[in-house]
Amino acid sequence: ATYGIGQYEATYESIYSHESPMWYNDAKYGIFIHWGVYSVPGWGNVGGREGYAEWYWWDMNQGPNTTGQFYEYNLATYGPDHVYDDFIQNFTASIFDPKAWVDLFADAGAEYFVQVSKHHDGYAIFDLPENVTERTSVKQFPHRNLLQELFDASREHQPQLHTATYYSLPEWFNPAYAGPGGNATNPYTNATLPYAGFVPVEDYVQDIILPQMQTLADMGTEIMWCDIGGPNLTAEFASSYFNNAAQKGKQVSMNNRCGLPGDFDTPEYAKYNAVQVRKWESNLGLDPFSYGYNRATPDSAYLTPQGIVTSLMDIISKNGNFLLDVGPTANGTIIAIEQQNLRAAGQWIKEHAEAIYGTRYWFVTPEEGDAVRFTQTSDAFYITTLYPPNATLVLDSPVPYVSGDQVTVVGGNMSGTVVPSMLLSNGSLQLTIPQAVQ
Ligand code: FUL
Repeated sequence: ATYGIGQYEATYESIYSHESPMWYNDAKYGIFIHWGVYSVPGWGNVGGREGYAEWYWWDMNQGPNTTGQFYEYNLATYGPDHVYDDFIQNFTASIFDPKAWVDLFADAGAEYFVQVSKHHDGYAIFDLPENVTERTSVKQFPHRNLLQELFDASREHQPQLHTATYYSLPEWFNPAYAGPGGNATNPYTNATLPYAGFVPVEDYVQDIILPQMQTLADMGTEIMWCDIGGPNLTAEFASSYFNNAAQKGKQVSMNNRCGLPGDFDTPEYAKYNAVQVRKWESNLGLDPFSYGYNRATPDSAYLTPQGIVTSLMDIISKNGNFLLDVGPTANGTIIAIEQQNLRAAGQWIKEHAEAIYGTRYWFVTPEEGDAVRFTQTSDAFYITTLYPPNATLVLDSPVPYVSGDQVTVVGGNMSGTVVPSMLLSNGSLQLTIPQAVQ
């Protein structure tokens, strides 16, 4: 087989030599979107028992008295005869406004988004050839290519806003999928049938995964953000993906869940405590523990604007990107509290843009508790305080400061104001913070 003309071959070593693109390293902040049939029940319990709402199919089929009590919730809410695929007809997207979504992402200060194109339930929100699957939003309800609509709308914000897709390699309940987590391990398998849009194939990887990933590549996805790994032909896919992009003068990327190490690691609802030399990206939801919309979550539990910006500055100071998830509802609404918090954080992010976009990490992460984080460019070194600082701020961490360097405020109405600075005899940097920014 040929995989396009270019530098990359379908081998582990060749794909491993690829690195995360410059645009990605510069962008820092992306919006993750979990939107699919699971958004119809849109439920994941609450508090300590909260589970991922986008796992509704899996969890409701685990039977009584299992984690999160999805089985009981489903029975009580929808009755005994209601199977997961009955939700498809209520995935209406009736007020989905892709332009409003991408405007929101731009207002939030995000420079890319990662739309879930197909989750573990196997329902794809883009068009696929009939011999691959008919379990798509085009062949099934609401008969629209939702991903294409979002990609089209995002053109208005290009080149700042990059377009990417999450893609689950397994479809756990697809009879053709025989890998880890597949049907055979689920005692309630029969409850999950029928599997709307199932098309028999000979080889799950060759006949489903590969053409689906190829379709996403052809649609112009700039990150193949895979999930779960398992049986795959990722080296074959990636060589053609990377080579074709290079021929068009574009840079694309792949995460570490396609079955290969990929360009960056993806800790989930977690982040690292110190600088990682290998590129990484922390992903988590505005919801405290669900990516998909969870109607049980009270507004007060969502990540606040302050939580967003402190997470962002913490992560990027350690060579990470921040991928923050929204869970739209079945009709295509991004709920008010998510919009508000994203926009409020966006205001701060834009005011402090020079300390964020295009920066690189400094090799030291201050001790946890030292509420400052560092970023730098070739021209400047940035100190971000995670909380309003006291009148005197003493930095014990090594910073590239020599006597006579000028320190100024970035952002807000004090922007540009000089901050008196001096080295103490032990080498620590002391800053005298103007009252208006304390
Ligand atoms: C996980 C999935 O199982 C979750 O539902 C979510 O999509 C997360 C980003 O990746 O592996």
